[in-house]
Amino acid sequence: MRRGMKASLSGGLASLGAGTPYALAGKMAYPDRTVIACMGDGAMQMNGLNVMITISKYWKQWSNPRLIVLVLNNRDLNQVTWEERIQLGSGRTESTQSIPDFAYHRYAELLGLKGIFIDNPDRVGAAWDEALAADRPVILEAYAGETAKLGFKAHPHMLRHACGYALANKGHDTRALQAYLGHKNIQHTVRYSELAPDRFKDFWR
Ligand SMILES: Cc1ncc(C[n+]2csc(CCOP(=O)(O)OP(=O)(O)O)c2C)c(N)n1
Ligand SMILES: [Mg+2]
Repeated sequence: MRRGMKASLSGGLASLGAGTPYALAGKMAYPDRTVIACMGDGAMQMNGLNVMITISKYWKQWSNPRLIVLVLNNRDLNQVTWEERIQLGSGRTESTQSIPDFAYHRYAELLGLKGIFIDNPDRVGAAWDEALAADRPVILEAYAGETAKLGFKAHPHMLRHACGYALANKGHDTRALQAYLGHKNIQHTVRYSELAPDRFKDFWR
């Protein structure tokens, strides 16, 4: 997030399905600004797909037509699957957690919008460039979790490493990075973010 950007969650209540309605409301309030919604496939199937019809009705009235709906397609209600794992010690009750696959990006095309599909991590950057340059609202569908078939177990902790690495390489202050990651010891920050040795030599004692 950069200064001047606005963001919202579902009022802090974690209600599923706020993404597309809030994004549409954002475009109504600020038709000149780019809006991005980040959705799970469960939320998208619950009400997100319906709101896309309303978006297809109004987008031509907006001075800036950019509205990107990122859908993470993991065929899973994953947050609840994780609650199962934590509370029951094991997870995924097939009958409640599994949700059907759906071609979200192709549904966008059906509505006269743009659909972009990511089924390979190497495509992420180019797909976002394409979405941000589009002349109409976009559904950016990305395979995620087990659907993505990464070939290795992705643990949430890896996100910390990836985030630290990205921030470090963008030149963010190492002490700020340490505070952000909550490390007691700067050496952990250095290791986690794989900083170049010349950037952290002053911290080794
Ligand atoms: C209205 C509502 N119903 C149910 C829930 C419980 N709930 C929280 S997260 C979640 C699953 C979300 O699945 P998805 O949108 O696919 O995201 P994922 O966790 O898979 O990334 C559910 C059912 C909720 N928070 N709000
Ligand atoms: Mg999901």
